[in-house]
Amino acid sequence: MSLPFAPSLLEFVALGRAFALQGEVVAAVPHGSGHINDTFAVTVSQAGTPVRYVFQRINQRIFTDVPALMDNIVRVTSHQRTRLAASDTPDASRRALTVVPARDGRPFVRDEKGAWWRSYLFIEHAFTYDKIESTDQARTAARAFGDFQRLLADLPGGRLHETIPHFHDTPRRYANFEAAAQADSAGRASACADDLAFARSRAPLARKLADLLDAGLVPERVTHNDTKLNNVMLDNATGEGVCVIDLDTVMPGLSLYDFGDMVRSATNAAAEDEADLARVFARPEIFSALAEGFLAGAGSALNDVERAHLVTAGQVITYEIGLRFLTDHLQGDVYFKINRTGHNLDRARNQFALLRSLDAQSSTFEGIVDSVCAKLNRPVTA
Ligand code: ADP
Ligand code: GN1
Ligand code: MG
Repeated sequence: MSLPFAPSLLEFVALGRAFALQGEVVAAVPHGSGHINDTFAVTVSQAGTPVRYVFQRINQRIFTDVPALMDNIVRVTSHQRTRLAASDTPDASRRALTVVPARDGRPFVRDEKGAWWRSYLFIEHAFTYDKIESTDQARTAARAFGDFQRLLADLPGGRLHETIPHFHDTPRRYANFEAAAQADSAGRASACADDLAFARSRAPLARKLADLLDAGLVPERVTHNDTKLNNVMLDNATGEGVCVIDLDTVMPGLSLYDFGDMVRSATNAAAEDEADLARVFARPEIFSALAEGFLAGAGSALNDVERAHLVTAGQVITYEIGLRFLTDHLQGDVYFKINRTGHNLDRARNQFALLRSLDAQSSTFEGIVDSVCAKLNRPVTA
């Protein structure tokens, strides 16, 4: 999908009036590099002082039940706030997203075109990184996701809504890929025959986490499910993982999905859409830092089987997202935002190259898990 048009300033002014914020919208610019929603940094003049908010147009083709989605987000962020207050953590409004309600009290606004909007306080003095540059960044970001998962273990109020059912059902993602290849609706399959062949050659990988779940060896938890490293904000001054964002997919899932997606998004020495595959490589030192950070945050809650499948998780989720990019390419780019023709194919090839690199280093990475667990005094047993 290519970017839909940005609203005019007048439309942002009207939206600003619909949200319960004080002051007038004076500027709005597109912000960030997410693949799903349309995000804007909106400046509001509060008695002459510029204050920024995030306005997000929610992708309603993907999120078909916005009230349910926002109900999840309000529950999760309220729980975070309660916990931050209980531990007297300073700077709490930068450590959890704050939903700005509409004037009618609902956590979203529907504009006259039927689009769904939400607003958050803008987290200032922090940044998201599309490509992780250092082990410190990887460790602190993974720690933030680990802490987030641990904190959600006692979320009150029952099961969260499944905002995207079967989100990390890798066997189903594989079946969707096969169906797209057979249908070949955009006429692109023959030009990427080698990529289809690679995807098919790795089909058994799709079952690896699903089998653990089916066998009852790993529990369902409340997980983030989109732990791409640009979904955590790092403090500009200290580098600390200050706030986990992009809560659209927080729902029941496996801990291993979250660790796997960190491995996929952070170990890559190249950007997710780098077309020069010689630059795509899974960095062991980043993997080590991720394992340290995540186990320090969520580790005490994980069971032995989860700890023993951290390397597998990276392979499975890298494969899964590669399949999703390839499927979207075959279907004519209907899901992920693209900036150029062939963008999703470049992304798929990149993920498959990363998978090859993860495969080639799997015993090194298993050794890293062993030593991180030994350092943290946590057992690893298969
Ligand atoms: P998408 O689902 O499209 O990925 P995100 O919720 O991740 O949307 O937002 C896209 C980007 O906008 C993020 O990567 C981050 O850089 C920025 N962003 C999102 N929420 C905030 C916030 N509350 N404060 C500051 N920046 C934000
Ligand atoms: C999307 O929303 P964003 O850009 O953080 C996608 C993830 C993919 C990721 C690949 C809801 O994440 O599942 O892993 O792109 N989110 C959704 O970069 O599909
Ligand atoms: Mg995002």
